[in-house]
Amino acid sequence: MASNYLLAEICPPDWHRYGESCYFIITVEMDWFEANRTSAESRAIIAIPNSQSEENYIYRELFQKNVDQTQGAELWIGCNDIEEEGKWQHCPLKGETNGYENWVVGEPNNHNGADCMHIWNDQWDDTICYYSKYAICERHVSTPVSTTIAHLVTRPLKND
Ligand SMILES: [Ca+2]
Ligand SMILES: [Ca+2]
Repeated sequence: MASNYLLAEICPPDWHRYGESCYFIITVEMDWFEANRTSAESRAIIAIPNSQSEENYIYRELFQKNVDQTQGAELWIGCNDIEEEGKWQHCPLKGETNGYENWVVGEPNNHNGADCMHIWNDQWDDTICYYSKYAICERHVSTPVSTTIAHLVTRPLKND
């Protein structure tokens, strides 16, 4: 493939590599939408675990060891059913190829209109998107260098 940009085969400073992904820990709590926007500004998404091993890395290795060791510590995940109730987007759900699912028994329950997913106690739950929680950004290791933003920059919402 002809390319006019270089591919980064390593993760930028302050990012952590696992498999084919780079991860960045957002060390302040924010609502799901702001975490989503913050990730997007680094050409990333809110991290989504596609396997138990990746989930263990994201939640235990990166989040709990570096940010919050308390039991039941809560971490945003990129899955959501904001657009259509019950239709979870960007989740590696069972029934799909290479599906993976790790809901708490009885979840998701859409309690009070819960549309965003978080991990607590090593399992998934749907909760209110406007709550403040930590998040981790994820992007593929070969994200083009030319568009790399090595450090997260928070910008105000554009109203256009
Ligand atoms: Ca919901
Ligand atoms: Ca729930």
